[in-house]
Amino acid sequence: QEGSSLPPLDGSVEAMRLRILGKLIYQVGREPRTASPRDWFVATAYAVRDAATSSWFADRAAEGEGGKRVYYLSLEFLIGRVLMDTIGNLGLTGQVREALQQCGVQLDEIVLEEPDAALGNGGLGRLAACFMESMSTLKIPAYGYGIRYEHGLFRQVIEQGLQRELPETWLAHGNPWEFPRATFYPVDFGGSVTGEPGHEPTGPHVWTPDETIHAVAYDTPVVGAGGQHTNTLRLWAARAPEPLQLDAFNRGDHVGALRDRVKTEAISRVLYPGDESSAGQELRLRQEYFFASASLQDLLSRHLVEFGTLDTLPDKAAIQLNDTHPAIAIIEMMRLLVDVHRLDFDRAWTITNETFSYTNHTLLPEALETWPVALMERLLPRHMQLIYLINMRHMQAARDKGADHRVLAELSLVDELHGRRVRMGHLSFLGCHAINGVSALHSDLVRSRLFQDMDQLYPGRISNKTNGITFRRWLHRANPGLTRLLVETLGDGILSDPLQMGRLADHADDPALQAAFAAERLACKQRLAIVIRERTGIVVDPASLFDVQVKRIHEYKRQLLNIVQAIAHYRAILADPGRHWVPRVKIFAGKAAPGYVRAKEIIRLVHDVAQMVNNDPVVGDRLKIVYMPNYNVSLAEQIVPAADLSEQISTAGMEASGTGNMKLALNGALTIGTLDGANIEIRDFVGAENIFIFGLTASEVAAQSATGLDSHHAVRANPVLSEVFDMITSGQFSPEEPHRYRNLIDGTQSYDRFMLAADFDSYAAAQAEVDAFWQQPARWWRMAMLNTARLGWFSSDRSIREYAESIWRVPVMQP
Ligand code: DL6
Repeated sequence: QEGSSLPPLDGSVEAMRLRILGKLIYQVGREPRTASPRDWFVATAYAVRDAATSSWFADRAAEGEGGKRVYYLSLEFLIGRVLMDTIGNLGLTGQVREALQQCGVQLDEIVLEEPDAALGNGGLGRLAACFMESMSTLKIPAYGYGIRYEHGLFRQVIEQGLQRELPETWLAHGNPWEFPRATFYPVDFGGSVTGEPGHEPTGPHVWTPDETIHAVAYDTPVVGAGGQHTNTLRLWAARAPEPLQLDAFNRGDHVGALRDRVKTEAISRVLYPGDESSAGQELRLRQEYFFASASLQDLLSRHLVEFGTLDTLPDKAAIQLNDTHPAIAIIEMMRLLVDVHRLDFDRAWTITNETFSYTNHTLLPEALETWPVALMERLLPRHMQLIYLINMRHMQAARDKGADHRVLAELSLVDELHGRRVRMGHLSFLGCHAINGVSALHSDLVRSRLFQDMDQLYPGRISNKTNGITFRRWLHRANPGLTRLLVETLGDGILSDPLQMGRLADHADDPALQAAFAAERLACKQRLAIVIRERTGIVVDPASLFDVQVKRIHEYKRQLLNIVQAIAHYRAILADPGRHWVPRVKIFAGKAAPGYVRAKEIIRLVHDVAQMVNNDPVVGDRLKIVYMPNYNVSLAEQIVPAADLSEQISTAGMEASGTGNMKLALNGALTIGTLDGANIEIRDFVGAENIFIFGLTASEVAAQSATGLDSHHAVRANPVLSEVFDMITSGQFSPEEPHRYRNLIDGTQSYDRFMLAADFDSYAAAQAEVDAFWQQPARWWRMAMLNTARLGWFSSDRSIREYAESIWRVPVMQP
């Protein structure tokens, strides 16, 4: 039987072909004759996973030789599809393509059978995925720890402009990339705590929980570029210790018999359960503790097996907290060190602090995590005790340094003003030796606004680590045509050293290269136009300027500013249809949090405006508005290479970094943006003349906010804006329900926290400048090429190198 003997994968097409056939027949259980595209995908994934496994084993063996490991703790890993990344990094794309072809199967078709692993909401989760890939590429021994959500980020369907959320089912047909392990750890909740007789308050205590859940490990290999190093993403699933209560079942209570199991396993059921209800909040805290505890038990037991003592932990392990979601791990570490491993409290605190570091990803007050003390006391009684102890010492240290009442209240781990809540950001600051923001501006604001008092008490902990993206996914694989052109022009050194793309600047005025660059863009736009038609029914002209805003829908990201300006533009076209208008396709995509009413209203407004504009015969191809449903990593991979203009228009001071801004500029889109997050560094690299900057700066936003947020007056003083608002509020876009957007627009005027009115005119002026530049192709394509040329610094390899050198202190190899 062909394929049954599995000859070694020696890099040849024949060995790959036999391996795929073997997997198809003996693992998937299908004959080639009857296999579906999905069967072929699964068989290919298994064959490729085999190839990844050899380097994985070699790395596990090498790690046993005592190097330092990074543990990246993140509640989100927004991975997307895995197949192309893995075969690309293994250098097997050609072999796999050819092997499949010999079986009469097209790689490009079966790729579409892989569901996106959407274990994250947006930038934070995608950053974690890029970082995992870069750590493997730089041969940094690392584990990513997270949750194996059965249902990742919801599937967005749009019905009459309304977002509806449906469960996402990436595991419905199994996951060929993962290895389920027998490894599990007990994770406890609730119950009571008693001190050991004769012990100090800082000594070991006994926690008698009233609930225990098992955390079961699933491992996925993460292959680095060149396939030389492979790390592990270990995701935890919750399992009830007993599958059912057999006595209840036998009594005929078939549902009741499963009740405990359902409650227990809810922990890993859904990414980001709605937290409007207190049950939702509790589930979220349970998720955070569940994965933090399992991950720490796992890494401590690995360390003890290898080194025999926990004293060396900071020399051998660096634990990075991706935002505050895993912050309870700091206290769990203290509990494990003091209660289980019986270390002295002060020694335990030193070890914890030297091992942990924390990345902040937001300044928005509503996104800063705090947990009600009462909930913590009920769910994690021992942890709350430890928090009080740590806080007492922290307060004493502050008093010793002369902190007054006001400062003590600011510094305390417990916020007493809003119903007694534990501040997870403060806990993270206190428990970590290094804290970083994710762009230069953001890190400055972390220091000066968010943690001003903490920074004074513990100076020197905060640094900046500007985000990055993996070019292998976001340029080489998402845009193979442009990559080929870059390699032909600059040599294949750019594939491993993105700074070498800088030499493209020498060719930015070459008309032939400009034409080739533009042709690659056009090809991507033609492909995207087909996807747009398939998914929305809207026909767009690929020769138009593709203007793209793709990201989560949020007021601070200001999709509202974009659509309001689009309406103003529409009115201008109607007023003067004979003018030479630059044809534009405005593309929106993104999901709103299920409970975020205003964000959902913005989605609906975009649809209502699109309905009118796209069907207005006077407008024709001069303006089209498209909302692409169900934005995810795979859709981003199609949109990013096809964008001419990248909308990065957040209110200054509110977008921590952005990473979509980097992906789009890398692929040669020009940015229209505010001086916010990493836009500032993008401007510094590409040159102010190659980006369209507008709007208030972060300090101007702060100053204006201090004078009040009512913008009625500003709107009335602005004829264009007031006419657009009148159009919306009088129901011109929603005649069947004229007041549909009253709240949205009234609210924006009476509480213009996001500075829509203040930035409107400069945004419109920047858009007019975009049109003017588009009409000068030589200038436009020069700017586009300079963007690609100068984005090399924004590689996640660079970010990871910075973390490795100054926070984790682990050696790094060149890719
Ligand atoms: O750092 C990754 C990403 C940034 O690029 C975005 O600017 C930022 O909004 C996002 N932050 C979050 C915060 N969530 N919480 N908590 O997603 O992080």
